[in-house]
Amino acid sequence: AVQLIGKHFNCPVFDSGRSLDLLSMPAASQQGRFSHTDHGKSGRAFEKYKCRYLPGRLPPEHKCDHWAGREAVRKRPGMYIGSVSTKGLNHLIYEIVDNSVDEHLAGYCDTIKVTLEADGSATVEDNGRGIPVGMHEKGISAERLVFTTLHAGGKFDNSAYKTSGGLHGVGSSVVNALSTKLTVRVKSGGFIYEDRYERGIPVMDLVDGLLPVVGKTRETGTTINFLPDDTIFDKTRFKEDDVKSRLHETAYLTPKLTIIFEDKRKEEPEKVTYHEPEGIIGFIKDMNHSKETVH
Ligand code: TSJ
Repeated sequence: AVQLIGKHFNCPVFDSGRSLDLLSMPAASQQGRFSHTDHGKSGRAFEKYKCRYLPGRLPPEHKCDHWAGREAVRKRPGMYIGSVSTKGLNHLIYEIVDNSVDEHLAGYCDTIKVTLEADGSATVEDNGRGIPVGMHEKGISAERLVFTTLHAGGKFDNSAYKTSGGLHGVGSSVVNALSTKLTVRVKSGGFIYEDRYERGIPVMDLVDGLLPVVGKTRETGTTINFLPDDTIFDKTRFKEDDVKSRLHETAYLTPKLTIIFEDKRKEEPEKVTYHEPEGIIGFIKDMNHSKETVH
């Protein structure tokens, strides 16, 4: 069973009893829909019937940051990712990639790989230090806190925070809450660790509060795979051209970084590598070149 320490006891996100109960329910009833054969689109059924998860199980005074954060994001996704259109969908990828870019800016990662998988999910992999997997002072793996804690000062609910002052890295819990499945793989200290979530709820049993080891490696890095929730988004097909141009722009802004894009959804998988050692100078040059070809 999930190891519970301190304030996580009785928390529906971390308490094994409650979370397992919840997870054994059909996904639709978790969201308050009346039957899991009723596939209301884009979460409208969810909006209509509001949150009837765990009916009668959560005392009104129950306070759980993780649970409240997950509910807040799923209730008003637009507040966190801008919209539930294709634009918001693509934004999920950028939120995850930004974390790897931060790791690069910190000086520990030179390659990021973004893959649009055949099953509709997206994978982001970097060769940084790996998200810390050790025990956080709150009695839980640091990685779990990254993916379940809604960090304050979101971009879309407070324009005052829309600066370049390092607001990256706060979107991982948002992406998690809006994904039917999310898998985390961390390579560090000789081991490969894995964690899994479904709609933001952890589904892996921890071992003494820590992530299970699934293998050994001499490499380091972080890999995230996630499948956007089709009850939240209008459409769940990432737009490859938008993703590619955003990744290319990111490459111009980080001249020492290499970003590999791969689209495995096509019969003939597409692979593009973005590396722009000239930085924004190169951006302007390429802008002018593309202008010339137009005229
Ligand atoms: F946020 C995220 F979880 F979504 C995510 C984080 C996704 C991806 C693809 C990569 C990452 C990520 C995080 N890559 N690298 C890191 N690094 C850290 O979080 C890290 C590692 C070590 C230390 C340290 O002080 O030793 C500190 C940090 C923040």
